[in-house]
Amino acid sequence: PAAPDPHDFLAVDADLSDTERDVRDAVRGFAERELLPNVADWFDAGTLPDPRGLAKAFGDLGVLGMHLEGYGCGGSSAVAYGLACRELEAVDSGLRSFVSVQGSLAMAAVHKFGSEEQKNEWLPRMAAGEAIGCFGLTEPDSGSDPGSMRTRARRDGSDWVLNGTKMWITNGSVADVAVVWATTDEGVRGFVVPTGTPGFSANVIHKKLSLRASVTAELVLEDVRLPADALLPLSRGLGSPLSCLNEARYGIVWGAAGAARACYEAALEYALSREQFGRPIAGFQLTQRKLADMVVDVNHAGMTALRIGRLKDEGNCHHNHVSFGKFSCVAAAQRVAAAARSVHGANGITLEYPVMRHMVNLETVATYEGTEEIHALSIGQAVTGISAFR
Ligand code: TGC
Ligand code: FAD
Repeated sequence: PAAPDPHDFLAVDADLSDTERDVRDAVRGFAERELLPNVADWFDAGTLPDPRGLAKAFGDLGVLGMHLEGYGCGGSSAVAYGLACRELEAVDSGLRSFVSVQGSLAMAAVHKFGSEEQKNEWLPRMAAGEAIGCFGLTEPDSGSDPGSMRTRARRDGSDWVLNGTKMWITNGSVADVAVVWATTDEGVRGFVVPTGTPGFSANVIHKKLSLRASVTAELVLEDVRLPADALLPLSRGLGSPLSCLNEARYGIVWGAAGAARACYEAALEYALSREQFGRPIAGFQLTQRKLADMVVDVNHAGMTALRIGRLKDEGNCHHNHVSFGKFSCVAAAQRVAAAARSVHGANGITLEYPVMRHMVNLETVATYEGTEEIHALSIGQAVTGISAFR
């Protein structure tokens, strides 16, 4: 048998189909050409300089809502979509986030719970990157416990009137449309809110130390009056937004594997070329231990992502499978990024190398879409049958 390839130690690539490999290579090529040369500057500037251009480029690439069927969406397999997320997050978590929020949250909400008119109005433009969406669930006092949200939608004749504040909303200030979750007399419902509606405003959140190549905003809704058809008619209860989160969390499972891979690759290359005490630092036992831990984490994460993707394509993926992946792959990526940063010595603290950028991004990735603790409790509940959330 052939010796293991350091870049694909467990030969997981062999389990991909030709179509899946084509998607991976197309997204990797785009990412290396269009994103990687710029991302450190975007991160340094603390913003995305041209979100509309980026949305259009992602639309042309076909990654926006790529796993959704119809309405101009790609209809790809879950594994193909996961591979796209992996390649994007190998560049930067903020770029995968852009695609997740558009395709797995905003578009998925309209696709799952929208009327035919809403789907026809929004999905083709969003798939093409001509309209940007955001997804407002979290509030200043309601993060891990979204059931405690205060944003309220009340009926006034046939209209709806929304009041409340959403916090930490990715793409909130650059979006054309916000999917906003609010309590009503009938429980939690979703609303499609064009961001030009009077009473809607978005305030950019500055001074982030993580996910800097991403726009994050507060949404303020003050007597936002919407017609009856702004309601997502099939949305019912907290389970509706949570089912969208499953889609985005699934992308994060793969994305985290990509960030881990990028950090490991950078550390391996650096360790082989950097010399101290007259030899490459890769030759020291302590460095080899770090590299061994990293390659194990990277391969575990990659296999976990692929297994969950296969379950999803078979129709057998429970939301606790996704929690398992989000919990384990993000933690693995955090370990790899921290070790890779140390292998880079002083260079590791700069934006000349990707490792610390990934390391601080992963603080966000471990927080959003359900914190590490929330997913630990989901797994704990799955194995014990006992809920420890409250
Ligand atoms: P609980 O009573 O357990 O559940 C309410 C209803 O929802 C069902 N359910 C789910 N359905 C689908 N998918 C899931 N993952 C589900 N989890 C629960 C559940 O069966 C129940 O249905 P029913 O019919 O019985 O009513 O609700 P709870 O209030 O106890 O909360 C459960 C908990 C803590 C797991 C949940 O609230 C949670 O996941 N909290 C974390 C919040 C979170 O992840 N927020 C993310 C905001 S969006 C974001 O971060 C975007 S980041 C940008 C990017 O993705 O890049
Ligand atoms: P809290 O819920 O206050 O948690 C604080 C700490 O308490 C955490 O360690 C948590 O794990 C712990 N904790 C809470 N409950 C329990 C418990 N029962 N048991 C044990 N520990 C517990 N939200 C959106 O809706 N849309 C977006 O687009 C979006 N984008 C984001 C982008 C960024 C950059 C960031 C940082 C966040 C984003 N979020 C978004 C919000 C994100 O989903 C929340 O930050 C996350 O759900 C956690 O909520 P919180 O920050 O209020 O923390």
